Amino acid sequence: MQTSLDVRGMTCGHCKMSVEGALNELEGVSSVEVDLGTGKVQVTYDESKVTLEQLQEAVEDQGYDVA
Ligand code: 9UX
Repeated sequence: MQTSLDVRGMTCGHCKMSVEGALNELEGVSSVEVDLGTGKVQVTYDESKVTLEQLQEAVEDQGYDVA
């Protein structure tokens, strides 16, 4: 399963690392790609191990809004 999250408020490389790190820590996430220019975060995950809601929460816990 692949999804694209629309994340608000990421502007620098540390933001990118925080979001990537938080998502990669979740079991079932196999790939994360953050585009700082657009705020789009492409996540590939196993939906039997992790839900879309958990992905969104992980990003929000880092302090960013998910549209
Ligand atoms: Mo960089 Mo991101 O100083 O919230 S960590 S903008």
